[in-house]
Amino acid sequence: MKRIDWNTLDEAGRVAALARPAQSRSAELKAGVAAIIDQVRTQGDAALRAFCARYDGVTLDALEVDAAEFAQAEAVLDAALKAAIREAAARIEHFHRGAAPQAVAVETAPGVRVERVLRPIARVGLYVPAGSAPLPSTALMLGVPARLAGCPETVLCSPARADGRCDPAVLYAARVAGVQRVFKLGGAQAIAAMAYGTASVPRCDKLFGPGNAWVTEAKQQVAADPDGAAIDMPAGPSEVLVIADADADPAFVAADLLSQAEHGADSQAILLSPSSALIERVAAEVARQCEALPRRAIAAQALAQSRLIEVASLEQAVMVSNRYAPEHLILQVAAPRALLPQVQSAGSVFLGAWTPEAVGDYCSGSNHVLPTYGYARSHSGVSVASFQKQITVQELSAEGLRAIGPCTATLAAAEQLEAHRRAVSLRLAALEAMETRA
Ligand code: HSO
Ligand code: ZN
Repeated sequence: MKRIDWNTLDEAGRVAALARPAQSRSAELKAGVAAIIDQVRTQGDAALRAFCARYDGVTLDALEVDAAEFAQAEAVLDAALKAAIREAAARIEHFHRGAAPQAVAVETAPGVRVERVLRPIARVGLYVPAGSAPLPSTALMLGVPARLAGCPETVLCSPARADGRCDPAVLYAARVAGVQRVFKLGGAQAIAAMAYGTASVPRCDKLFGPGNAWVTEAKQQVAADPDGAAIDMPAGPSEVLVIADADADPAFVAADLLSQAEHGADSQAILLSPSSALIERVAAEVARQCEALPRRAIAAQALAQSRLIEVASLEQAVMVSNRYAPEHLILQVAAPRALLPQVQSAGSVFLGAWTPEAVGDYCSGSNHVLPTYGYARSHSGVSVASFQKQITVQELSAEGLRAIGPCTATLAAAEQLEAHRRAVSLRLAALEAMETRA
């Protein structure tokens, strides 16, 4: 990992120190994805079968997972894993239910009632990658909030393995989360199928979930098309930023950095500390622990673009973190709560020595589908609200219109929108006439 002293850097050096690995949106990738989307739109299921054969190496009759495959998945899975999936789902549900938006009603003036009601997005499409490691936890993170939001139709796509089946843990998690239909589709073709629909795959209004460069590019293309589908958020490779003080346990810090690095060669892990001694010890621990990991080759590539940055103070560390806007922020310091009020941009925050990022990835209850690549400056992670529309409603009594009609008329006149003004003034006149008659 590269060692840097923040306070010796000029502005260009600071920009470089916090630079993310370049994201390829090459012309080739864009054109390749556009061609896949086009084929799915014009040839539907036939195109999907051809892509399954080409990219996943399987010939599929039915694209949809049937009852027998769900049953088999449940039968082959280890009982402890099934129990862990159910336990995680229950805590994810507990938190997401508590954090869900509520309907509200406010009387903004006498006789003027303004409300917000919530409605689920009718059809949502979830994507669960299964590249180097299938992620059943992602099926929970997407499926549980979709169910809590009340989405009537939830579809999930995940690529088939070489034997033509979906990963059994993904299928089990999908069922536990309440997902109704699962299709054996991966990559840009899965995104295209859910955005536009085919004979087998229903057309979805909004698509969710992480994926590789092809999936991400496909999500961006369908989101840019008014006939396509909305998406949860722009996504990039996973990342963590750890702020640690001199007394932090270097083994804990190293383990957290590595748990992010093992996700992919393009993942990024950053350590900020005012203690150069701690930085030294973490560097040694990272090297030692990495050796023992099954995914050490992947982690080592990620570490090559990761940084150990010395800062002047914990306050400066938080300023640097806000500038980077990490997907995950770990505060391994003696008094993490004292730093929290200064945290402005982060997807999810982990406080103290006993809160590894891994618990949020799986089962503390928070969501792990989070904004990456600096999008935490303006975006939030997936939640129940991501699966809902908020509709405002207003109702005025005669008294209400008398109260706020003049304000409306004045503003309408200022904007020279005479029909707007009259919509109010003719009603006020009608009210006056009714009163004189009475
Ligand atoms: N850290 C990943 C989520 C994940 N980790 C899934 C393990 N499984 C992105 O937030
Ligand atoms: Zn993770």
